Amino acid sequence: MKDGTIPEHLRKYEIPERVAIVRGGGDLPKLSVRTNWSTAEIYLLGAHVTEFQKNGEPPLLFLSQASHFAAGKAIRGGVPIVFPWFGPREGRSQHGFARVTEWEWEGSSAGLDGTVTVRFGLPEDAARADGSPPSNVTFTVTVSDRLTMELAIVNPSATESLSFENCLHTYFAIGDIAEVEITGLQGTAFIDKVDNFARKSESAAAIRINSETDRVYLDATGTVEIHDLKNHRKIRVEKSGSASTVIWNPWVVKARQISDFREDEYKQMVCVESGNVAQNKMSLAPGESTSLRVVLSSQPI
Ligand code: TA6
Repeated sequence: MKDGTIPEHLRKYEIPERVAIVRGGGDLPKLSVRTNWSTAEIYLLGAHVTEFQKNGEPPLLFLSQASHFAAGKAIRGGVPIVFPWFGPREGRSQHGFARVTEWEWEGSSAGLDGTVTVRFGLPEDAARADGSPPSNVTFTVTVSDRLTMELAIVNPSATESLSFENCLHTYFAIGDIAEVEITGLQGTAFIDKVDNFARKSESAAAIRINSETDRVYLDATGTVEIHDLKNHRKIRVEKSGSASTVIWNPWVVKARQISDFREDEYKQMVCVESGNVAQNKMSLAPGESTSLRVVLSSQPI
């Protein structure tokens, strides 16, 4: 698929009026999904959801105007899948290889109510090429009036345990960062990456962002809500199989340093990420499995 052509064997997973495989940015293959309530787009590169939009609402996910769309490069925005490590790792790419690997599209289905589900698998040779231990990883996206994403990981080894971090590094589109409040984390311990990784406890019932923010909330299993006052919309992030929530906004200076991000785009996005990172890193016994499930929904306020 490197030359921009779409292999005919994938056409069997298309569903008329519901799911089509088309060429996206950089000619990369992406799925275009339509339901009675919404539209969504998912690139095979990274099994990366780049768009979810309910009819009559602004997009739920932020996607940078400066994003790369190229094999082996991460897409800036949407929902990057972070696996098997979160953050930098010496000599290797930040946030792991899953987001820069082309996933296999393994199937799709449409429910009687019009809900659409598409499923992807991370090719086994991606871990091998990276020198990482084997893992069976699938990603299932269900599109309706909400966006449901499930990252399932199985340790296929008969003898070795499998340790990893995972995260759905979701970029939300917001009206204006100055008019956003994030609730659901009060009383939770966090690592403040912009204050030398200091350990703190969240005191705010409603978090406001007015400077660079990069926080890993630990043992944070609850629902988080983003109150977007400018768009008159509340976004709900419900999850299971996740002990960490990460909040990130690069703000002014960092935004300028990110080559695939426009200088003023920090005002239009906030990342609220669900996963298992840092002290919440996971370890699966031989044959064991885990599932990280995130449900995104919105309602007017
Ligand atoms: O989740 C927050 C974070 O880890 C930040 O530290 C930040 O740099 C960001 O992700 C984006 O990482 P990326 O590799 O996509 O530029």
